[in-house]
Order: sequence, then structure tokens, then C-alpha cells
Amino acid sequence: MGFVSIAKEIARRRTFAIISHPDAGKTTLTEKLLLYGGAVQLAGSVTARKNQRATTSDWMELEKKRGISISSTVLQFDYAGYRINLLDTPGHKDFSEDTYRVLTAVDSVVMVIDAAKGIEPQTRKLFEVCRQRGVPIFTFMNKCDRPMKNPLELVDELERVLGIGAFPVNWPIGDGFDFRGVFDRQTSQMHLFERTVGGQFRAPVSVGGVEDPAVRGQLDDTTFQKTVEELAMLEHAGELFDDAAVLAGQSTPVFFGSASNNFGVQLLLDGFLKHSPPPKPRVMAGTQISPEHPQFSGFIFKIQANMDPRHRDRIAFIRVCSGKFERDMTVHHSRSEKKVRLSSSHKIFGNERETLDEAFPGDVIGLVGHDSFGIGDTLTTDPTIRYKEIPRFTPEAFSYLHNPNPGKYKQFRQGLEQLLQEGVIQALYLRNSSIKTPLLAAVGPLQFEVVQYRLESEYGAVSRLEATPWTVVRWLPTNIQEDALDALSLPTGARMAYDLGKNPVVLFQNEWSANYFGETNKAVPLSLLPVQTARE
Ligand SMILES: Nc1nc2c(ncn2[C@@H]2O[C@H](COP(=O)(O)OP(=O)(O)OP(=O)(O)O)[C@@H](O)[C@H]2O)c(=O)[nH]1
Ligand SMILES: [Mg+2]
Repeated sequence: MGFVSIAKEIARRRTFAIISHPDAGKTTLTEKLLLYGGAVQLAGSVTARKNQRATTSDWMELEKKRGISISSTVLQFDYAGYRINLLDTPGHKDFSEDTYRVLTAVDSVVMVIDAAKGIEPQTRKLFEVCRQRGVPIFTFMNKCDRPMKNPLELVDELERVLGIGAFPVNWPIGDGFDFRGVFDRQTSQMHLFERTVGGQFRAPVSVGGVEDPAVRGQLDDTTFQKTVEELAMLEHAGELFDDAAVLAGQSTPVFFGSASNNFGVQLLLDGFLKHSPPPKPRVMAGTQISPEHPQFSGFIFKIQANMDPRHRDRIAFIRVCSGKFERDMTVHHSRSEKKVRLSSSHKIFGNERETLDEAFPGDVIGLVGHDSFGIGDTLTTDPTIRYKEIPRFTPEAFSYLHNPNPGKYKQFRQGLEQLLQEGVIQALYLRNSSIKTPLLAAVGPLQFEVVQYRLESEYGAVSRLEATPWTVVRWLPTNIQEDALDALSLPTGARMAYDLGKNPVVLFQNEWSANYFGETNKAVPLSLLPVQTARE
């Protein structure tokens, strides 16, 4: 394949994540983007009842049961000449490590805001990460079919609270029960939608100019007047759509709609594709590797076991950064410094997979059958390329995990080992202790419930959690000697332990105790992680 056709492949890639505070409607919007993108014929629901389809992205048993996203999902599909790699992320803070990893692998994001609530704390945190990384942000104001905040206020909030410029691409016509559609400011057309049962199909739409009688006749005077006034105010502000500011992450295009009713989804999809960036060069140790770089390179940002109950294997998700991927190619694996042949590569769509023969920068692909692959590893045909490590989060929740059923020891151990490899929980071992029960550490306690649920459903091993007195972990210098550890005097209730890499840590009952130790042991600096990795 020539250089020109590779450049063409890169130009049509769009790789993005959907992010927000829990419950704003990310998974619902994802499903509707699939519907409008022609990737599913019938949209499922996150709260699917009997005879109703569940969403493609919340495919895990526990997600369906709880109606929340627990793990990020990769969906690759083609639409309007684009190859789209869409990643739906979980909003809950206990699962945020997964979400943050996804953010290292995308070129832009769609930030979903519940129009009744405005900007919520978790959205704000995720926004900050995007801003630090200079990721372009597109905003979808969702749930306009419910009583919502004043749209002018919502736009103002983006500027005031997040400090990002905001350009409304379209504008809601009515709200709550009277939400009828949106006005597209780019084309000056009204899009009035009709609701469909359960929002499974595309919403019928009529489009026309403001004075078009066919459209005007569908609106009551109050709604019409209010919309016209607000639009005049926006025009008066006189801002123009500024592509450069959007790509620099300084301004966000704002779309209004209702994901569950399919209002405004088509406009978001088309507007996003038109203005979002194709794959960018990636920074590596001060230099940039451009997607057109002739050598293949990519990095692993997610690992997930047992996605398909028939296979019971683990998939490593890699984001292709440069060159062309071809099935069966031999690459250099950064962690092991070994050559590996990538023969089992897949295109991923939720929990479905399909063998894939080639891929290009921007693509997320699933690799099966490599137990040595870990989060952050680089795979490349040019061993001088090595992408930065993906930063880990400091755990804030700790719990013992017992196996009450000795007959199931093997399943328990094997299951736990595999779930540990996914890297969303860690295991610690207390120093000088005869307790063999694994001590789990995670960003939040919900992760423990996920582990228990998955151990049982995927490995047939029932388990029992036991609370611990600790809430804070700090790493000791990794090169500290054993006798130096013996000599340390710890505050009451604190314990020393090791992580799986044999790095020593101290577990404290609270922040206060950790600070006290830090102040009284200045020679032994504590850190939030074993190896401090700088963010890009
Ligand atoms: N009224 C209304 N409800 C909506 C809309 N979009 C989503 N919902 C509902 O909001 C709830 C949460 O939707 P999800 O799509 O699961 O939200 P999420 O952001 O993916 O949640 P997490 O992944 O758990 O963070 C569900 O009950 C949806 O049916 C909308 O446009 N209007
Ligand atoms: Mg979700």
C-alpha cells in the first residue's frame, strides 16, 4: 500500500471517548450514535426489560443488572466514509482508572451533560484531564426532554465553571414535555422531531427555515418567541465557529438534544465528524511520532478477560499510533524486550469480535493470546519507539478477600490472578504476616463488588469481603533495605505491606496518620505510587 493511501486511511479515522458524570446518558447516547451510524438496526436500552434489547456497550452481566457502566467498551464501525472507534466510558469515580486510561488512547471526546443538572463533579475532573492533554472536547447537552436549566445558563456555565469557550452549534426549541427539536445555527434550519416508542428507531424529523409555515405551524407561540429571542441574543454575541480553537481544546462546540428520544443525535454525529480531528502525532520522550511514520507502533491501554463466555480468554486493547498493522506481523514488545508475533487480532464491537487483517493509526484493536502484555506496553516494529507509561491511580479502598470454599481454591486463585492482570484492582501482602488472604486495593469499593461478582459468574468461585482499618496507602522508596524497614516505627494501626512488584508500602488508618509519619521520617519519603510517572 502506498503512502498516499495510508494517508487517506488516517484522514478518515475518528477515535473518541464519551465521558461524563454518572448517569448523564453516555451509554444511551453511544447506542443512539450506533443507530444513526447504521451500526445497529434497533437501539437497545440501559434499562432493558423483558423482550427489550440491552445496549451494545453495557454488555457485562453486572452492568445490565445495575443499569450502570462498569468498564469501558470499544465500538468500531464505518459511517459516511469514516472509520469510527468509539469508546463508551463508565462515569462512576470507582471505575475512573479505566476511564482515564481510555483518555490516553483517543483524539477527542464528547462530554455529555445532563441539562437539568449542569456540570457535575466527575465531569469536571475528566474535563481537567482532557484539558491537560489538549484533547478537543465536544459537548452534548442531554435530557432536554426533561425540565432543564436555561440553555443560556448552561452555555455560560461551561465558560464560567470550566473556563472553556463555548459555541452553540444548535439550540433547543422548547424543553421538558414541550421539547420539540433544535435549531441548527450553521444552516439556520429548524429540526422538529417526533418521539418514537422506546426510542428504538430513528425519530421522524421535519426540517425547515424559521418562517417555513410547515415548521412554524408545529410550534406554539410561546416556544417560538422564546427560541427566536434566544437565537437573537446568541447572534448578538457575534461569535463564530472557530475550528482552530476547538482543535486546541480552547473552545467546545455545543449540541442540544435527548439521547433517549433520538433528538439531535444525527446533528451531533455529523457535526462531530466534520469538526473533530483525525489521529494526531504522539509524544514520546520529547519527540513526536506522527501517524504517517512508516513503522508500526501502538500501546496497550486496557486489558479485559472473559469478554466472550465461549472463549474465556483475555483481550489486550491496543491503540495504533503509527504505520500499518498487519495480522501475523512480528513486533517488539517493550516490557519483555522480546519479539512477538501478533496472529490473533480482532476488530471489536462491544463484546463481539471479528478477525482483523489490517489496521491503521487511530484504530483500537483487540489482541488475544499474550499473557505477558500489560497496561502501557508499547508494541512496534521500531524498538526505539517506546510510549510513556500510563499513570496508575493511588488506591483508596482496601479489603480482604476470603475464599470460604477450599474446594474451589483453584478457581478462586486463577480468577483473581486474571482479574488482577486487568489492572483495576491490586493485591497487597502484609509484611511479617502469616495471613495468606489477599488484601485488595482499589480506587473505590465498588471495584470489590465487581471482583466478587465476576469471580462467581466467570470462575464459579464465591468469595467473602472483610473490611480493613486502612484508608490510605503510600509507597516507600523502592530501593529501601529490609533492615531499614525493620527499623521504621509506624503510627498506631499502620502496617507495612508489599505490592505485587515487591515494592514496600505503608497502610495508614487515615490521612492524618500518613502525614504524621511523613513529618517524623523525613529521610524516608513516601509517594503516591511506586514509580512516579510524569503525565504527558
Ligand atoms: N429523560 C431522559 N432520560 C435519559 C436520556 N438519556 C438517557 N436517559 C436515562 O438516564 C439514565 C442513565 O443513562 P445511561 O446512558 O446509562 O448513563 P451513563 O452516563 O452511561 O451512566 P454510567 O455509564 O453509569 O456513568 C437511564 O435511565 C437513561 O434511560 C434522555 O435524553 N432523556
Ligand atoms: Mg454508561
